[in-house]
Amino acid sequence: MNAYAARVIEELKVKYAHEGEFLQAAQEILSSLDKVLLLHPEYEEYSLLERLMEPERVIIFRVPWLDDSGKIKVNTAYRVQFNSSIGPYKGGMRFTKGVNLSTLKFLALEQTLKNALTGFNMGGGKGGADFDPHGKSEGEVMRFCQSLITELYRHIGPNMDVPAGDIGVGAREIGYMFGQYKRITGEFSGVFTDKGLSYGGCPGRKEATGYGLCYFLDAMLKKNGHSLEGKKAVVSGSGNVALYAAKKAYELGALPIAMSDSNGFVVDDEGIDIELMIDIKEKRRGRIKEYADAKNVPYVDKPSAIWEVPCDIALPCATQNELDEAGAKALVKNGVIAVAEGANMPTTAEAVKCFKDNNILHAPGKASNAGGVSTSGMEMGQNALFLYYSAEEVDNKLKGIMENIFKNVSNAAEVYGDSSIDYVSGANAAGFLTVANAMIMQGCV
Ligand code: NDP
Ligand code: 2IT
Repeated sequence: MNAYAARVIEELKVKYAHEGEFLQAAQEILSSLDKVLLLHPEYEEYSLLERLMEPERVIIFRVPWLDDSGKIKVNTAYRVQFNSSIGPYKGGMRFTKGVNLSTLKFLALEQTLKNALTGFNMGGGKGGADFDPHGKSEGEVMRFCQSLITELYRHIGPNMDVPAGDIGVGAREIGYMFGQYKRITGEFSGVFTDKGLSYGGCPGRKEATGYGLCYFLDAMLKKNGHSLEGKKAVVSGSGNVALYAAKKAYELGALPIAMSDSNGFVVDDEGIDIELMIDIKEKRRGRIKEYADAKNVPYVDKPSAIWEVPCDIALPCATQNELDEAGAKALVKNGVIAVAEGANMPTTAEAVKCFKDNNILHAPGKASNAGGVSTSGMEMGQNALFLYYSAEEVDNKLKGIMENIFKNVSNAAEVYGDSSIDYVSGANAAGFLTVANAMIMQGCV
């Protein structure tokens, strides 16, 4: 690793020794920048890496709320405003067990480079709380969201910080948070994206991350002499990203045969019945086992074993570090051609190395899942201009954006990567250069 980057990662390891996920993301990014830093020795004079790796601001606060029995519950919430050099902070809110500062710092760092790849003027941010919506009533979810916004409202705004959805935060939670923000501030503005279509949402935003992932994958396969036609795909997760990745994979000719949730996975050799899966997991908030029961297909109560299902294409779309070295080795052994990340950092460092060593096409999440935030960029534009886009316009633009991101990442891989398919380094270098140049132009801030 470049000496400057090595010094910075060593300092981060000492200072944030307990933040494993943040250090993992930082290490991957810094180790991708050897050629960039060789060409730009001036970055060290500007202390650019030290500044980039430190969030501009972190807000941590308590969220007290009343459960249905009248008892006061308390959660911890965060908003990490990581980098605003190219636009207002932008990134999702995550509600799930175990959310902590390390998770949200890694996500906000990834988001900073991802947003730079989209071409929109969006900085990087992420937030969330250690609140698990599973098993909570509608009233409990609403009271939690309202209490969270009663503090967070003063730190966000359409030109300041624009949250959206992520794990555990979908249309329902965005609606409650937007409603409370509007009530407190008296302003109807584009302060959130992922909003409902009747109050400023963008048609196609719900589908955009999964669809965008497949557009990126399709471009990557074509560039390397393959196509999606007839390919068997394994998709982890069955949430917002996974469901629409599976749906678009079908439309582009592939056959998704397995999906998971946090309890287990199902295999359906005839192809997952995606409308049934959407009905169970999105509309009814059910469990994936209900799919296995309804279709009489195998169910395995170990989600991480999904990577042992033989396939041509793997789409990790659930959560960070869900695909480890054992999973990567199983995929390689079974002849996988491509791995495209719908989730953020779903692949451990050892698994990334395994794919690289075996010349597997590997699309890193900060590039391949950028379709969601790109469509959020369209939603912000729509709200600012009081415009309306049709679903068709959005999908066409999304496809163009994803193809363009692939082209830029692929070009950057040629220049800065270890090989022409080193898309991990390509994405890191391309995103970093955009942010770095903006930071230098804006002086010591
Ligand atoms: P959702 O909450 O809609 O879905 C998450 C899914 O992952 C659920 O099906 C959940 O299961 C499952 N899951 C969670 N942990 C595991 C696990 N260990 N093994 C298997 N499945 C698991 O979240 P999203 O679909 O929005 O987000 C998924 C990923 O995509 C995250 O990494 C997120 O950061 C990323 N992402 C999201 C974007 C968006 O626009 N929403 C944009 C770009 C990236 P269960 O049903 O049991 O909870
Ligand atoms: O990880 C992500 O890119 C998201 N959760 C979407 C962020 C957004 O602001 O649309």
